[in-house]
Amino acid sequence: MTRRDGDARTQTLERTQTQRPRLYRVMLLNDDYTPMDFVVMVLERYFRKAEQDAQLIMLAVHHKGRGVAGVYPRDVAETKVAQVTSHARAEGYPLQVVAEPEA
Ligand code: NFA
Repeated sequence: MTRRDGDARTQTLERTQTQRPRLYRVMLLNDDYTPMDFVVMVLERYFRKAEQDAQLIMLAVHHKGRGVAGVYPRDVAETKVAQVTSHARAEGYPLQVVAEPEA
């Protein structure tokens, strides 16, 4: 513990390691109407997946109901949710995208 100023009520604890930011999973949820090709395109464009990975993730969501598109710090995750939701609505698709904290 080191006092860095003259304020007797304030203490600064020094730590050697920086805290890593909490990470959020961006999840895609299945629905009956969004075309498979659109979901694959989303995974490639917004989540930088290779086409084969994008196909596998899309099919996993289609069969299991939900799946992880990517894992990011909160601001990045929330931006991707907003961008993908906006793109899907502009095309008239109901695709649901949500961010949830890891662990
Ligand atoms: N279930 C959709 C269909 O059969 C495809 C889909 C996959 C939608 C993954 C949303 C997420 N057209």
